[in-house]
Amino acid sequence: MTEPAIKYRLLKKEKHTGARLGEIITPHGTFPTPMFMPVGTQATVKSLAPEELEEMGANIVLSNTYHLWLRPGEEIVEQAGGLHRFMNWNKGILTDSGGFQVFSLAKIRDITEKGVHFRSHLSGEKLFLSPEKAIHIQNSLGADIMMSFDECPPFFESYDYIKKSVERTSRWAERGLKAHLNPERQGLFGIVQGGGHQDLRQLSARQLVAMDFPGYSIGGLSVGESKTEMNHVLDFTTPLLPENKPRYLMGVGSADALIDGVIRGVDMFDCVLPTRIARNGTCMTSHGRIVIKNATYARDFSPLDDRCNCYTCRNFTRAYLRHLFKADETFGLRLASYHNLYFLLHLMQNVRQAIKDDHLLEFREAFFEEYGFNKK
Ligand code: PRF
Ligand code: ZN
Repeated sequence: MTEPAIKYRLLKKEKHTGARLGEIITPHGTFPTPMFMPVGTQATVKSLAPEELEEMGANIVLSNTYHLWLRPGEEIVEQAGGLHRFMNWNKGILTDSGGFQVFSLAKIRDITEKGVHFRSHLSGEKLFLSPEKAIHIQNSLGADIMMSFDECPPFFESYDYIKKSVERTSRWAERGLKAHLNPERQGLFGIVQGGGHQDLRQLSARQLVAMDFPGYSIGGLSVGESKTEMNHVLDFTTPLLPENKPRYLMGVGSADALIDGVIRGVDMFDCVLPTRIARNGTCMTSHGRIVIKNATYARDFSPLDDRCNCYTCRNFTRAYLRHLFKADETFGLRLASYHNLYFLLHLMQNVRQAIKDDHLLEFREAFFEEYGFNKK
């Protein structure tokens, strides 16, 4: 047996919650968890240079099999020497399998046991993606962490459908594991599905845990259900997963959901939210979100967030940012993207400190109070 590419070291459990302090060990470095991973769908975190991501403390970025397969094509990325070289990012990369993106972006789809038939959202061309193909594309891209090909059904699908889907997702996971060519260079995670049903999450987790993946993702959440429902599902799902493997909650990136996920034992998160809202001028601050185009900020010469030490907040004012957005200057969305990502990375740093101090619940209370969540 060769060494697996991805390992997890549990360093400490918080005294009063399910939170864990740990490290994820990858071929491109060892990184502290809980962590947030910026999203670079098209082999770029929109508008930011790798140097800037590194400077703000990002350790792993997420990219997408579906998008890179369609454009430029995984063989071009492979020829470039893999995704790390192609995008000049020498720390961790995680690729999603394409399953979720096919379901959310592509047109006309036919889901069969073999895989999914659909039309490209770019060219309209007929395509087919299977568990094996999703793994082989990810092998060509060469990310440190890859995802199994799964189905993410709508949260409120029928029980019977979700049960069939969970069972198929397990068979797809098994096929992916068999197709995976280099487990010593790339770690493949299994994805737990099961909607809002405890017994289906149990079934999914039990089948995937038996396959002994180096890490487990929790899929099928943040797809339209309430925060209360998501937290409830996490309450019964994370205890089903092995303690010595990392847990990754897919597609979650609001500040409150990160804290509530960590409390329930989640180690990794990703989301387009911080960069997406930044591009339309919404900025996360320690006092809540602000829409920088608003007239209130026209003569506001204070930084975006008085508690933030990022490049944007150290050098520019709200009035200047508002001006850039009003004038459609691209520098504005770069500055806002930098700040929002820094904000979440810094939040996770504070969360890790609170776990060390066994003060996570007090930290949550203070953060929610200041952010304005308690008022709603
Ligand atoms: N599966 C995969 N990717 C995902 C999800 C999922 O369920 C989600 C759900 N929020 C985001 N990204 N493969
Ligand atoms: Zn800032």
